[in-house]
Amino acid sequence: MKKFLVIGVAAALSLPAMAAAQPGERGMRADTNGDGLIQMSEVEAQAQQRFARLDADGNGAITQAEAAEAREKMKAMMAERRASDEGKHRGRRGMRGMRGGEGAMFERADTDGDGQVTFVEYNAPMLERFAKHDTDGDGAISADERAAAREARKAARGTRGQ
Ligand SMILES: [Ca+2]
Ligand SMILES: [Ca+2]
Ligand SMILES: [Ca+2]
Repeated sequence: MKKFLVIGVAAALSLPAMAAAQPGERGMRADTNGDGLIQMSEVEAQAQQRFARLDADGNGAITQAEAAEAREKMKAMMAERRASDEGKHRGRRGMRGMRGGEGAMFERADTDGDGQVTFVEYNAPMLERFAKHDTDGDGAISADERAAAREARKAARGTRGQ
């Protein structure tokens, strides 16, 4: 269980483009009121928290410097995790994902290209992901919808990994 919490923190420091590149439970573990459904408001609240962590000076936009700083922090965390046995497997996969996405990650999130990522830009991929999970479009992701997404992901991973 602890392992998953650590992964959650690392994912929290990543930019949305990266999160979108590897859609997963992490971003969707947002059922804060415990009703078994993940509401848009829950997802957004968590995104806001993550955004605030990235936005070091709190001016409502993530600059490239702030993103770089977050990346450094994440790298340190990855290294730490690699040092521990149980983090080995996932940690390596995380690094591989990062190598491909560095720099491009920020640019992809910065959709209007002004060199800063606002919350709207940050949140856009999450909304997209939410819509994708919420297959019946009722504004909440149920356990069934989550399971379906998990299955789809498993299938995708199976073909990719061979
Ligand atoms: Ca800022
Ligand atoms: Ca921007
Ligand atoms: Ca739904």
